[in-house]
Order: sequence, then C-alpha cells, then structure tokens
Amino acid sequence: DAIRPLIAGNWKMNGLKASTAEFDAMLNGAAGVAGRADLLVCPPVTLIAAFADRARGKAVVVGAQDCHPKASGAHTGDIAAEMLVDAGASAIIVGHSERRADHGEGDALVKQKAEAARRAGATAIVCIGETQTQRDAGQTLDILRGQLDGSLPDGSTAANLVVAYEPVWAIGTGLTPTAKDVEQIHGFIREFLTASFEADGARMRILYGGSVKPSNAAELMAVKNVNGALVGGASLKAADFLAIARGC
Ligand code: G2H
Repeated sequence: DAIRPLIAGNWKMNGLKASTAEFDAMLNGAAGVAGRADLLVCPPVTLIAAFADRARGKAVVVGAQDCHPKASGAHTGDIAAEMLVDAGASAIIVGHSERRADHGEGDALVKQKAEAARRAGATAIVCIGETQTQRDAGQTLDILRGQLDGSLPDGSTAANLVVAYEPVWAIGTGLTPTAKDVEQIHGFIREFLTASFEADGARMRILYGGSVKPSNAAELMAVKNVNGALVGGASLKAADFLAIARGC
C-alpha cells in the first residue's frame, strides 16, 4: 500500500484541561513515529483550540468528533464545522455509531455533516459499521453499502474524505474481527470507493476502528486496504497511542 497510514485518536467524552499533559506526551513522542504514519487527535471540543495551539509545528494534527451541517444560525448548543476549523481542527469525525445511536443520526444527516466539513476546509472522517444483530443476520455488506451510498458526499477526494469501518459490536468491547474479515470488508469498501470516486477512491484512506490497541494494531494495520486506525480508549494514553502508530 502506497497510502500513508493515518492513526486517529477519538477521545470521545473524555478529557479536561489536566489532560493537556497526556497530549504533550503525544506531541513529544510524535516525531519518533512521523516516518510511519500521520497522527490526528480528536479531543472534546472544549480542548481543540488549546491542543491545536500546542501542536503547531509538531507531527500531530487536531480534529473534532462531530459538527452541525449548517455554517451558523439559531442552533443552541451546536458547533459548526467552520468554528471547529477556526479553533484549529483539520479533520472532523462524522457519523460515529455512538452519534448514530445516541442522537438518531441517519445517513442523510451524516452526509450533510461531511459536506459541511468539506465546505469548511476540513477532512471528513465518515464512520460506517454493522451491529451484532445485522452481522448475525448476514446483512453486513448490505448495511455497509447502504451507509456508503447514503453518507459519502458526491465529488469527494482522497484529501477531503476518509472512511472508517467500525463494526459496532467491536467498539469498546475488546472484540475485534479476524484479519480475514477485515480484509474482505475493506476490500468491499475499496471497490465501492473506486467505483464512486475513480482514481481518488483508489487513494482514499480506509481506517479500521473498534478496540484497536497496541497488542492487535500491527496485525490489523498489515491487512490489505487498511490505511490506519480510528482509536478510542487506547488513544487516551500517549504510550498506547504511539505504540499503535509504531505498529504501522
Ligand atoms: C470505536 C473506537 C474509536 P474503541 O468507536 O472510534 O473506540 O477503540 O474504544 O473501541
């Protein structure tokens, strides 16, 4: 794979100002892994500006975990992609399964959010994945095809779109699919992307997410069409996050 891997940390709803020390440890270790992968940390929105300031000139970029589809307006409590970029975010995760589940977000809204990220100049990291029930019913590829069809903006490029495959049953559970399953599913996603976006689709990053940790990262990252990881729990500790990047 000639595609440079991306290791993206999703801190979810974790992190206070005191977490800056952990982020600084990531910044300090980043130079040592910069030869292998790009590093992205998506802290809660309250920490984006401070982290982005500290990361300036370092081998880590800062991102966000969600955005509103509109650029501004009467939407109390919401944050626009433009605001996140203004604060220092260069990528925005959209359609994470926790948002799909907790906030009832569907593919159409996820697509609007991905378009908002692009409009603001950020890379959209669009998450897709099947649940345990869907998997048991043998519907995995149909579900993924529907999510890809519905959530990816037309005209996306390798620079402004990343796809993250996160089987819902593997998130935070310690369970991971086999390398063979991941290869099959990432191959399916690659076919979809090249059919939809041609040369750009061949170069888009497809991340694997769901219980990635130092002990399984190297095996997962070696799978064909796995171009990095979206890491939740293990991205909260600098030592683990950097160890995962060293597995690329
Ligand atoms: C999947 C992942 C990060 P974790 O949600 O997005 O979380 O690595 O904790 O399973």
